[in-house]
Amino acid sequence: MLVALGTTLTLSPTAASGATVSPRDAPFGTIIADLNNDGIPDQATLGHTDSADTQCSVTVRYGQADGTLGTPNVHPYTLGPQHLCPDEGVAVKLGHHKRPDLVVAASFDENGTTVLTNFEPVATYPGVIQPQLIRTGVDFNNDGRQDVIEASFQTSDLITLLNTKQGTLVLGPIHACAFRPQYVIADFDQDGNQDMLLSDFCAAPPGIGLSAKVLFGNGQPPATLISTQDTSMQYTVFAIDLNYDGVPDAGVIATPFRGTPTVSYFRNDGHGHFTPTAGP
Ligand SMILES: [Ca+2]
Ligand SMILES: [Ca+2]
Ligand SMILES: [Ca+2]
Repeated sequence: MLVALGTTLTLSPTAASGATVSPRDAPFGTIIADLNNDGIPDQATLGHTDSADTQCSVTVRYGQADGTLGTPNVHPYTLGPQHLCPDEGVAVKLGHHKRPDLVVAASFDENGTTVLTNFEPVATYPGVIQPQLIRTGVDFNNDGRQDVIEASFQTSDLITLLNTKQGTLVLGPIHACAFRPQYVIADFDQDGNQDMLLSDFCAAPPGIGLSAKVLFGNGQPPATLISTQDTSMQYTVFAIDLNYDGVPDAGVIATPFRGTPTVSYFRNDGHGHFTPTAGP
C-alpha cells in the first residue's frame, strides 16, 4: 500500500469561503483532525497568550454538521521557562486513547516533543533541534498505532517516534539526514511495517552527501539506491510498481544544479533488495 504524506481529511474553514483545505494546506500551527470523534474534522490552533511566549494555548474549534467551525475554545497551558510555545503538531491517538492527543513542538526550540492530552501537557519526549516538520499517518512497526516523523531544517536530522501501547513516544527505527525531507511511505519489503523511501541529504560527516535510500520500519540496514557527493544535485524519490506485481519499486529523479534531470528506476525483489532497471 502506498500512503501519501499527510491525511486526506477536508473541511470548510469558514462558511463564507466555502473552500476546503487539507491538513497539508493548513496554516503553520493549525492541526486539522477529528478531535471529538463525531466524524467531522475540527481545528486546533497552537499559539501563546502573552508576548513573552511562556503562556501557551491551544484554540479548538469543532467542526459543525453544516461545514462551519464552532466558537473558539481556548485552552491555556505552560511548559516551563526554558520552552517556547509549540507552533506545530499533529493529532495522534497515543496508546489505547480513544480521542487524539496532540503531539506538538516549537520550531525554534530544542526541548523535545510534547504531548498534550485533553489539551494539557502530559509528557515531553526526544525531538530534533528546531523541528520544522512533524508528520503522522504512518505505522512503522505495524502495531496499528500511528507513529510520528519529525525533522529539522537546521540540523538535517530526521527521527521517528513510535507510539507505544503505554501511550508514550519512543525513538523509532528510522533516523536519517534530511534537510527538507522528501519521501514516500510504503511497505517495500512486504513485512507489514511501513518503510520510507527518502531523498537523504547529509550536510556533515560521516556520510556527507546526497543519496536516495529505503529505510526500513523493522530497523534493518537501509538500502541505498543511488548517491553522490555533489550536493548541488537534487534527488526526488517516488514509488512505482514497474512490473505490476503489487510490490512497490522505486524511482529517483536526479536534477543537477544546471542541466537536464535524469530518472533512474530500481526493481524491488519484494524483500527490499533493489537493482537498477529500465523504466516502464
Ligand atoms: Ca469533530
Ligand atoms: Ca506504530
Ligand atoms: Ca516494511
